[in-house]
Amino acid sequence: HKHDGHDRETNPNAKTIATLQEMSDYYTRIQDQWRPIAYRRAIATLRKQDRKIMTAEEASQLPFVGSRLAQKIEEIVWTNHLRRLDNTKLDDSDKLLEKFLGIYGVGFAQASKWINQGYRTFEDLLAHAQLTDNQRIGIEHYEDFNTRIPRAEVGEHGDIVNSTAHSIDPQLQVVIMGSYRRGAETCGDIDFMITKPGASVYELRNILLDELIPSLFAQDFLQVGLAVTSRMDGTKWHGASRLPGHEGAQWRRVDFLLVPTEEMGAALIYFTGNDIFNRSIRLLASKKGMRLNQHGLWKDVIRGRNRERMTQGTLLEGGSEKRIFELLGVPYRPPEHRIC
Ligand code: DCP
Ligand code: MG
Ligand code: MN
Repeated sequence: HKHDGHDRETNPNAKTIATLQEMSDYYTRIQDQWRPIAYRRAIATLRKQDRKIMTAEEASQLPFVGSRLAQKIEEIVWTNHLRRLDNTKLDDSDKLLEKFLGIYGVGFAQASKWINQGYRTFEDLLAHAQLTDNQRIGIEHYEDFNTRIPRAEVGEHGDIVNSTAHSIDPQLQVVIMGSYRRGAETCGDIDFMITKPGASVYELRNILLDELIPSLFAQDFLQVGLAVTSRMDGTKWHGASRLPGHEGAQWRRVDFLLVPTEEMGAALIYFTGNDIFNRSIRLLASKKGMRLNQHGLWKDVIRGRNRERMTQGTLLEGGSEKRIFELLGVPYRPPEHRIC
């Protein structure tokens, strides 16, 4: 009678077949065009064998089994394992982690949780995961938010925010910060600093939330608000904008940071970055017994046993960027040179 080659339990090559199938699934996932076909054919051949294929030489005599596949079959039989598969699992989940981390607002904990829950694609997530509104927007606009913005377009977004701000209150000042201020040719997002001489953060917050943002929505410039954070690093509004009148124009990530005049120097340093430069200049301050944050440069900061801060200290300077460099005893560095 005919041997039942399809019985996974009793097939003498069951382990080999299962391992090759995993390799094949990997190639399917990474959208390799040919290898899944080659694997499928080799697996079909193995299923038809009624003895265990032990060596590469034996394997390569079978139809549809090339020499590389034959080597793999031998490795699986003799080591009960395929090393190449470990690597694919590694690059696979690394790449997936990186991809999920690229979603706006998604951190390491959320990304790994999704991977552990078995989600592998954006389609999976959109169809089956419990997503917040922002996560859904982050996925739907993944390409947009991960595409760098040409400098000239950042300038156009700036013009719109500027003229809108001026029509609300001629004293409002809008400065584009981040990579744009450092002179970058392309920017990851658009960072706006908003100030007004003499205005407190509360006053600025009211202008932003009650007037500027609604007006920018009304012009079909802002598309969505994503988050308002009000923390140590000041009040920041996150959202997305698009140049009006360009159907299909990409959504761009925008940040608004509200800064009272007396903190402008420190905020300029913080929001110009880059982040590595910030870390190094803060370290320098701390080595000199001072402390630099986005609100100012401080002295006489009292620290506890584990160097944890006990007091805020005394403000040395907040308003002038140049003066902060002076007090730190380092030559002023223009924004274009603040790339570490
Ligand atoms: N910043 C920081 N530390 C962080 C994030 C930001 O010090 N973890 C500061 C320095 C950044 C500035 O805020 O330059 C703006 O943050 P962005 O994330 O927008 O970074 P960039 O504008 O520098 O670069 P990109 O072009 O990618 O937006
Ligand atoms: Mg930026
Ligand atoms: Mn930003």
